Amino acid sequence: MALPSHMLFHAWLFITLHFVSSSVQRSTYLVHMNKADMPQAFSSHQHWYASTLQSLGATTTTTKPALLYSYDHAIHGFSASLSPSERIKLKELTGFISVQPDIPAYMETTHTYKFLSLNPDSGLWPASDYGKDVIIGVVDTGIWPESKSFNDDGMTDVPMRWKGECESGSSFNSSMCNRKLIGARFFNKGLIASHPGISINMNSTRDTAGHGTHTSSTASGNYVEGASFFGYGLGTARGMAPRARVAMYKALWDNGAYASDILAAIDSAINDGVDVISLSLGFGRIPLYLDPVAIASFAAVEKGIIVSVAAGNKGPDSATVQHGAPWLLTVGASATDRKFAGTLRLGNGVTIIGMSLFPENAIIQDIPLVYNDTIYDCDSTQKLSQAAKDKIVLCANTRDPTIQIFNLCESEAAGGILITDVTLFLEAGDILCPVVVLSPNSDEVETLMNYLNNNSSNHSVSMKFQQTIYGGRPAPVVSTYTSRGPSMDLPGVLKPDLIAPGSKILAAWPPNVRAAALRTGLALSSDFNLVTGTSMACPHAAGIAALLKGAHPEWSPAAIRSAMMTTATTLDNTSSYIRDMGNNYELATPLAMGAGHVDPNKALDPGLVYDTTSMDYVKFLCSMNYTEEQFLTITRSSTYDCSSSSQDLNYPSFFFAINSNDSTSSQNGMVAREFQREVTNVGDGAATYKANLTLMDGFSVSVTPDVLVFVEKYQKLTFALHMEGGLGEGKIVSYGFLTWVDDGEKHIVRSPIVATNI
Ligand SMILES: *[C@@H]1O[C@H](CO)[C@@H](O)[C@H](O)[C@H]1NC(C)=O
Ligand SMILES: *[C@@H]1O[C@H](CO)[C@@H](O)[C@H](O)[C@H]1NC(C)=O
Ligand SMILES: *[C@@H]1O[C@H](CO)[C@@H](O)[C@H](O)[C@H]1NC(C)=O
Ligand SMILES: *[C@@H]1O[C@H](CO)[C@@H](O)[C@H](O)[C@H]1NC(C)=O
Ligand SMILES: *[C@@H]1O[C@H](CO)[C@@H](O)[C@H](O)[C@H]1NC(C)=O
Ligand SMILES: *[C@@H]1O[C@H](CO)[C@@H](O)[C@H](O)[C@H]1NC(C)=O
Ligand SMILES: *[C@@H]1O[C@H](CO)[C@@H](O)[C@H](O)[C@H]1NC(C)=O
Ligand SMILES: *[C@@H]1O[C@H](CO)[C@@H](O)[C@H](O)[C@H]1NC(C)=O
Ligand SMILES: *[C@@H]1O[C@H](CO)[C@@H](O)[C@H](O)[C@H]1NC(C)=O
Ligand SMILES: CC(=O)N[C@H]1CO[C@H](CO)[C@@H](O)[C@@H]1O
Repeated sequence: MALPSHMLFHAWLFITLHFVSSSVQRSTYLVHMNKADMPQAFSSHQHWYASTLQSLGATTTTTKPALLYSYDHAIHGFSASLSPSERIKLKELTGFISVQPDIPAYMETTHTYKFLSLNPDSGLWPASDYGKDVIIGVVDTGIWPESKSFNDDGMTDVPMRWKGECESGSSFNSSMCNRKLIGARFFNKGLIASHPGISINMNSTRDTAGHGTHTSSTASGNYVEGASFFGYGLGTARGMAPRARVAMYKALWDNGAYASDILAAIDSAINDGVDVISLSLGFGRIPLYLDPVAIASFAAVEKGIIVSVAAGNKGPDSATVQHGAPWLLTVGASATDRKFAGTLRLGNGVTIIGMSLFPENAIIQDIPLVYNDTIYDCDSTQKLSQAAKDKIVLCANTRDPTIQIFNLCESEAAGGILITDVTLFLEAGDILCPVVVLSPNSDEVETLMNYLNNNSSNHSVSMKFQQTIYGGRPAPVVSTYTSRGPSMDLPGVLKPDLIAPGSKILAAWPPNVRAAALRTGLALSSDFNLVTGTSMACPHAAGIAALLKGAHPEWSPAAIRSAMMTTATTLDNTSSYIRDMGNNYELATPLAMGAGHVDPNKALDPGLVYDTTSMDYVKFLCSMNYTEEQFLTITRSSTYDCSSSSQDLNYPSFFFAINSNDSTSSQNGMVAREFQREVTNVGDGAATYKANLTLMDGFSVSVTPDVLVFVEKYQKLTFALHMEGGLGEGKIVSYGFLTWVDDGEKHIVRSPIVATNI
């Protein structure tokens, strides 16, 4: 399915599918089983599941229930195509825990490494050997193996421990993997079971959408010189971890994506031996015990695999973030300082710079410029053709800019100047014909209007495209579309965890998938494309996590996440707090940016980490009042129990969810909460840290003790953070930061604190 390339990948729409009727109405289910209950007669879990399924089908004469996948790592259980009566009978089976319907999933560089200050001379790149032996598993739309980003120049031999495979399939030969792309598998049984008779146009790991090629090269693409999107962003492309290995698990297809296939993909990735999993996909907001990503990732994290996920593209509304599970690294998106520009030279010789992404080097020299009140809003193709045939026309921001561009491109006008402050368009809009975009009330617009108003006739303009400007300010900013907290699946944990670059990210692209289009409808091809979304932020964080894993192989997934969070920056390049494009450039709250913008070199040496074990997650789950069945669905194992429970997870952020309706917890609107935390000294040796708290509206906050004296490396010390106060009327977010600072400010360990009634 062709999506306009710069559109957000926020919804994968599956509207062209038809259900094929069959005699027995079957649907796909995910069945969670307790492996400890497997009767000894069975040699393997596959054998047990297959036999279990056979026993269900005994009464059906025509068709038998079909096994799609047996899972052993992501979950314990299987997926199968079952009739209603078979599903009911499941409950009587030995070892049965729970069943859930299969559900659809949605999808959500040359420059970003510099913006993130990664460099060959010092910091995380050299310290991690560029992620040399770290393996990143990406579950996505597949990969374009011929892309230069996946060449293996300069790569050493594949680590011996790797158990993955490079499966052959349509237009994909197992010899296409190499020392960079070390695994390629594909999963579509669930898709086919849900849509019998569907035709799979590329039955292999080959990417026909572009999304997977883009995300995997963002995480770990090799060096490619001269990469650009039609001249924009020209430079040497590389992923965050240019020497890490990538394994692609294709489970998102042109005609849909299902949990059963995604679980099979994660199951394989865990078994194959990946170190990091990058998931630029989601199921929307669903309860934790039904979310296949949350469930499968619990198993991955238990095995020391860090899982990076996209926060979602449902912003700027609050409470839209997906993936609230506390064992995930949940990543929101930022826009960086790189601007793709078009230049206007006015008839009076004055030059002004605006934004553009028009993919052609169009020659527009001294063309008449039309400024006419009746067509100023560019709402009619016909009027535009009449008044501005072969001319450049000025459109102001009274309309949806996407529609204005569409009208312009359809008309006989030669091009346009668009004045708009619609931030989503600025971050993700397509520019199909010669258009330069200016911001309202900017100096550029003032210059233009002076020219138009002072010189009453014969206005003209020249336009130049394909320019790239660095150092835009302020940067970074929180993207408009990035989903915001609080998380509805799991109140009590602040999400997203952090933000990373997501807007107009340049990365590899399949040459036969449209990268851009001209107004004539002509599709343009490119080996690199600029794409926007939290789907692009997620692999940035995955790549950085891979570098940290390379530099600190002994760190747990929670320690790696903690290092990334507590060193994230909260300031932009104007030394102000980071601002929020989705909220009128007001200061961004931690509900939008989590702990802040990822800063890889600082994460290499965080000083202290908030570590968390699987047992801690279990204790936290125990406090959630889930049923036994829901609890077992997530933990898979009866070795965990709820003999102790704690709502207080050792997380690197503090989130106080206040229910204003709950009169028992508040007196005169006053509430209090105490958080217990434990920090591990991962600095070089003895160190003394002092607590530094910012003021928080409506709350007094204190930390005891407020000095932590470590005598040696890996020592753990605990502290309590106490907060007391009230929010007052309305929907309010009050926030501040706790910062542990060591002698000489060598380490700054910052955690956001949020109290809200949203
Ligand atoms: C795969 O590629 C190798 C080397 O190019 C070739 O010898 C082999 O025949 C190919 N296999 C298939 C199934 O196309
Ligand atoms: C896709 O390929 C797999 C493995 O080569 C094969 O088992 C399956 O039948 C194929 N599916 C379709 C729909 O062609
Ligand atoms: C402005 O556009 C209208 C509608 O196309 C046209 O009738 C009118 O002559 C134009 N005015 C100028 C000053 O060009
Ligand atoms: C108007 O045009 C004249 C020359 O045609 C130029 O000298 C003058 O600067 C222009 N005024 C503005 C405000 O652009
Ligand atoms: C003409 O240009 C000058 C500056 O060059 C500006 O101050 C003035 O407002 C302009 N006049 C009109 C009518 O726009
Ligand atoms: C405007 O341009 C036209 C064609 O170039 C020319 O004939 C006309 O004299 C110009 N008018 C003014 C006021 O400069
Ligand atoms: C779980 O139930 C206990 C006892 O009813 C209650 O105090 C607690 O707030 C509940 N926890 C959650 C997360 O709902
Ligand atoms: C508080 O009560 C209002 C009105 O009954 C309800 O709409 C809202 O959802 C409640 N809020 C919470 C957080 O329970
Ligand atoms: C400590 O807090 C004060 C006041 O909030 C602030 O001015 C100062 O910069 C902080 N120091 C550090 C190292 O964060
Ligand atoms: C990310 C980035 O561009 N940071 C720069 C922002 O500007 C400050 C000072 O203006 C620089 O120090 C940063 O390097």
